[in-house]
Amino acid sequence: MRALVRQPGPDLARGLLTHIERHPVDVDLARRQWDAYVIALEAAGWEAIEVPPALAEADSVFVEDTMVVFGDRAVIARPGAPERRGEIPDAEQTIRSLGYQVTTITEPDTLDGGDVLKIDGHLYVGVGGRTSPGAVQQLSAGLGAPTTAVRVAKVLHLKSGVTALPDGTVIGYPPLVDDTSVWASFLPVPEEGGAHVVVIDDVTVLMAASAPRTAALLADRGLRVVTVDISEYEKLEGCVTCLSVRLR
Ligand code: CIR
Repeated sequence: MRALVRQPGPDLARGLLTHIERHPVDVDLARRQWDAYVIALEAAGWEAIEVPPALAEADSVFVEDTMVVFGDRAVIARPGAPERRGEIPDAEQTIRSLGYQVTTITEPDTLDGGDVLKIDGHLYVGVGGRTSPGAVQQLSAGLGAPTTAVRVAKVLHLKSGVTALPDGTVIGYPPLVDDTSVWASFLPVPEEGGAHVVVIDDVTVLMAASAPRTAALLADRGLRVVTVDISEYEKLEGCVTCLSVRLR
């Protein structure tokens, strides 16, 4: 189990915002939180592979947005925010160096990795924000996988609103989910931060410390829940998913 991660840069506090108000970011605390996030992944059995830091790019820590990996293929994103396109070259170089079969999203289409939710070999792709409808076809062709476009308006990315548990149940905080009926099996959670899980293995999820009631709910379902404090990234519309690219 391997995941790409990328250290935050010095301009992190100037990261982009779309759906929330700006609050001051403590960059030193953010660095410590990033260290703890990587340690949590490693403690759970994952190898963390670092993409070289992009010191001039405020949002580069959100490395998930730079690509989508599926099996032995990777599609390199073309970020919907032009400010983030400088993050791409070194991320692409890193995944190429690991031997993946790589294609890229080409203009005029745009895609952010945070808009892509993989469930059981199917890709759900949020469109309407950073990702364009044409990118959904490009992604499907590049990865050789079936895709379904899902409208996203209430939050930055599809996975800002919903993620999936190891058994494929989709979880989300209903006020921030555009259409819960898209999902055959949907479990509402009581906190915004509870909508985001990284599937560690069949019985374990990683989630933010900001959602203790959701953590209890998932533990009641029999899951092992690992929590990390990512408060400084939440201020920038980040969540546990966007801080890594799981290579699977
Ligand atoms: C942005 O607006 O692009 C960053 N401030 C946050 C990106 C978060 N990424 C994600 O949820 N996948």
